[in-house]
Amino acid sequence: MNVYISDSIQEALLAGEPIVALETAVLTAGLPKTKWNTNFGSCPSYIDSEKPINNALAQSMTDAVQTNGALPAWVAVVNGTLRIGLTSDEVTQLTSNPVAGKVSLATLAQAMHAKQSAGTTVATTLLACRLASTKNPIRVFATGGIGGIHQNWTNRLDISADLTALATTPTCVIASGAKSILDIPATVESLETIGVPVLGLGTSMFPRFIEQNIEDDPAVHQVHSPSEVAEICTHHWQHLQLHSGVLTTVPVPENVALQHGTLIESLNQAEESWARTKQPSSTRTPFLLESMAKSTQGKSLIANLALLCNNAKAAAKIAVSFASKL
Ligand code: PSU
Ligand code: MN
Repeated sequence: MNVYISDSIQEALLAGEPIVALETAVLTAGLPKTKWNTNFGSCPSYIDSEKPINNALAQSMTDAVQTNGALPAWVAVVNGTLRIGLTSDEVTQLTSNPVAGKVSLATLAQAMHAKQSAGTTVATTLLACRLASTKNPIRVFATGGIGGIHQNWTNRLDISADLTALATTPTCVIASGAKSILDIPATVESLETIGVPVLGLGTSMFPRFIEQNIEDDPAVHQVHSPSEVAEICTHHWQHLQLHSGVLTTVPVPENVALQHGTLIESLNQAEESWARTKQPSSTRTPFLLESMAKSTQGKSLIANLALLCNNAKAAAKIAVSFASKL
């Protein structure tokens, strides 16, 4: 089987019940696969310190979606099958697989062919939302940050397929902006070019992922409730018959947001230490994340985990509101 949709997701799709898609690249390539380390300060209450951090976070996001009335649909490639709706055992297997990396649109077919297991990026998870049902795709998807246009794009063009997928998939993505290493103004401009509405739930500025906003950050259209998001989505997809995504940005919870500038300093330090280790490039992301978590005394990691859970919660509320309007 090449694409598998779990029974519970198929039933919920048929019944028009609220579903929230969840990506797994953040679990396989974006978070530590180790247990909580005392160098990170005290472990947040919603993270099980007995489990690897990526697995504990998955459990918390699952709980956040369920307690807010929606069904979580974890998406991943498992032994070459694109699976929509993983069980908690399947999530655990994926998070503990040391060789599972991430697949995007350009690498999905080859990963299937090689019967690999991997986490799905925003782009691949959006594809799964569309494949789940041609008439009635999964309409809501929560993540941390989308990919976009990398810095220095005038010299070396590096644009994430997440933008391509957002341009072609009628799903609302809930994220705290884009990965912080990107050219954010260019990424926001490109969202306009591809016709993706960018909303701010409780914010008028495009969030800076784990950091607080600063005055000249790009503007977004502020909305005040999940039902307002659902109403705008209805105009976009049903009344206007547009087929692109909607990006709903949600700022990182204020109590854990990092001050502007903290991240770049810590990232530069981490990059320098990584260069000295002379390890293969596959170790770079986990190394950078871990050393940034240590140099910020856990603050970068705590903010990342908090925004992921917060976005899962907001997404569930949006999914419930959207389902009630069908
Ligand atoms: N944001 C992060 N860390 C990540 C990602 C986003 O802070 O690891 C992942 C998401 O899965 C996103 C992907 O879809 O990176 C984009 O990768 P690329 O730039 O290779 O398309
Ligand atoms: Mn890229």
